[in-house]
Amino acid sequence: MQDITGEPAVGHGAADTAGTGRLLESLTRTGLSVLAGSDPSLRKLAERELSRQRAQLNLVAASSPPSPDVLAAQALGLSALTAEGYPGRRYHPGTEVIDAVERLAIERAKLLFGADHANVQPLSGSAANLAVLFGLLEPGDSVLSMELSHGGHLSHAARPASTTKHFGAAYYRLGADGTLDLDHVREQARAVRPAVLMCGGSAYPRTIDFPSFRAVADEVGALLIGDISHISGLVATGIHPTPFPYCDLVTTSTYKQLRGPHGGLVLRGPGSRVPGGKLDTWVFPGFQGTPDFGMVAAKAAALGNALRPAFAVAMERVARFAGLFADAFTARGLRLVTGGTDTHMVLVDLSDGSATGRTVSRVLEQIGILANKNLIPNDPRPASETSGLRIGTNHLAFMDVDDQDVSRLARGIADLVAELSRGGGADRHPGCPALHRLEEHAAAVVSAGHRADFAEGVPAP
Ligand code: DSN
Repeated sequence: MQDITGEPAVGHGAADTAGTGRLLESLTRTGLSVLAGSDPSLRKLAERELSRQRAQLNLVAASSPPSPDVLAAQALGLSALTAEGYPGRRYHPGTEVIDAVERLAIERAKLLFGADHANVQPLSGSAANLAVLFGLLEPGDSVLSMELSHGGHLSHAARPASTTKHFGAAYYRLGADGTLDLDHVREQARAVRPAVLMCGGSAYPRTIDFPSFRAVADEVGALLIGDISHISGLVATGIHPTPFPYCDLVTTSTYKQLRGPHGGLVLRGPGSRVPGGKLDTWVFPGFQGTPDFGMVAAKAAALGNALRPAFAVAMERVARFAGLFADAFTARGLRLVTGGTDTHMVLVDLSDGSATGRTVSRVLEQIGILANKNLIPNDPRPASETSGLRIGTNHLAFMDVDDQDVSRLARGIADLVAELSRGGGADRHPGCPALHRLEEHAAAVVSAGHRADFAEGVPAP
């Protein structure tokens, strides 16, 4: 298969010519040595941050490890071009090559998601959502989306977002069991008559039922937007059902699960009621000016990686590992919002115990594990404390670890959470043996992630 440059659509992957770890190391060395001469203060900070990243185990569900080609694409200086507009229709000169880069990213995005139109310019997932909302909605129109504290996202016209100054915004909440209640969504839609219905969120661990959302949207005459930022890798590999042809537009950030740069995409699928050309005008000139072409190139790299079979294997690991976390927590008698997971994340419900999400997250960070505090539906605690802990497996899937390693890690974290919830003093006695064992195990998992020769971190199927 060839892509539009005449080259094979995707290469063999960095790991076939050299270990990913070695490539990352050489990129890092080069970057740091450039800074060493010119900006020692920044070099020192960059070095400290890279050491922190290497020393800590990242279980933040909204994050994935960038691959060397994504980092290289960002570092090459392609961002040095100012060029508004779209390939073949720019407002600045010197764009012949950059046009091809953008077309490459567009073609890969279309191929990966089965879309018939892709806009690769949004500077973030939030920018993608805002461009679409400001494009679609007229003043006075309303949008209906998932309540922020029930797992929605700020950029879905959540209460604190500026969008609510311009549009009506209403929200649906999760049912008593923590899952989406489509009857309630329908009731809200009938009451609000939104011009746009949004589905997808940032702390919802279950499958999004796109066909049912479309049925609700059709009943009230709304357009349907699906934000797949958290599950874009699972969607791309068929592990989560596709939003097409149900959603009129689909948005995603590129760093959460696609291993890409910070940035966003807007995708249009077959049967969409939104013309692709119109969508492009909502991004530029409607919402933002010149794109960041280093970011666009890095998106092309990430999308190319996601088209490789190794990525599908990794996404299977993402979902399987999340299931292992769910098993470990429920076996320990801890509650999960929705009772489990279909995706890359579990959301632990700490509302019954004495430890807050903030406490647990802080104790985990002290032993090198990053997992964020998160509101749960009907959370009795404020957002600064929360009763939830969100754990994601995107990073683990690219490390040289197996099911046993992950289960052991999950059991260790579950034991700690249980102890903290009971009011045990692990947070006040950092030398306690359970904490120490977990710290050692997390460090071993982290060092597996940095072995020089792991092949994209994914063992052969
Ligand atoms: N939406 C935030 C999250 O899910 O953590 C990050 O962008």
